[in-house]
Amino acid sequence: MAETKHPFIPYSRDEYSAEEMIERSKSFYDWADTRRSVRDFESTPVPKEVMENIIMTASTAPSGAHKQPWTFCLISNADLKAKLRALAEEEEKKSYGGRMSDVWLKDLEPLGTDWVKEFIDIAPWIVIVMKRPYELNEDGTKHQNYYVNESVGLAAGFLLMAIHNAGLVALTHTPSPMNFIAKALGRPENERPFLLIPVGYAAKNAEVPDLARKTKEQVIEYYEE
Ligand code: IYR
Repeated sequence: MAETKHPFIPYSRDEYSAEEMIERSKSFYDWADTRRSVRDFESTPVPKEVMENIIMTASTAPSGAHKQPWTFCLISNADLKAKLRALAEEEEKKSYGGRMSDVWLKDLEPLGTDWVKEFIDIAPWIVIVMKRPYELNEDGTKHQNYYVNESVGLAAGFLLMAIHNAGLVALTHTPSPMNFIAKALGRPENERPFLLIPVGYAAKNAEVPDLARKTKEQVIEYYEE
């Protein structure tokens, strides 16, 4: 390896036999396959420590040049949630009322979405995932980050799995345009909203669309010996 100025430390981890790997990967897949996006939440509180652990799991994601170009705004304040809901619905009303194409609206029909976003009020926590295209140096100059969408997308994926692991549910919501969020939260100029994710317990009467996931044949292209 090329000589490096940075210290490296040994890394090792548990390894498994082929049989164990097959068993572990299959049971993890079966468990992951039980995750669903849920729109109906209980308002029951979830301990802050759970949310902190979930967010710190997200923050273990790999990132371009290890810049970790993310911030997670963790919101339980009822007034702020009400404000975010009102602002999101204002935009969504425009989107569903003509800003989205007919084809797009037709594609959304099976999901049963509309402009009403009561989950923003009801869910005990709203996580706003912010991306940071650049860092601000103390002298006000900018230091760019790399592969920001890829990095923050990976962190959001880790976040969703950590939520699933805690027995909670979430929805990846993308109100559009999202600039109102940064303004409402008073975020610095180097942060942009990436996703709005309500987190909580699934409502007792929660329902999800009866969707099928793509099969192995549909998602894997093999290039083997
Ligand atoms: N942002 C809107 C519309 C929407 C778009 C897609 I693509 C979805 O998968 C779901 C919804 C909304 O949140 O309702």
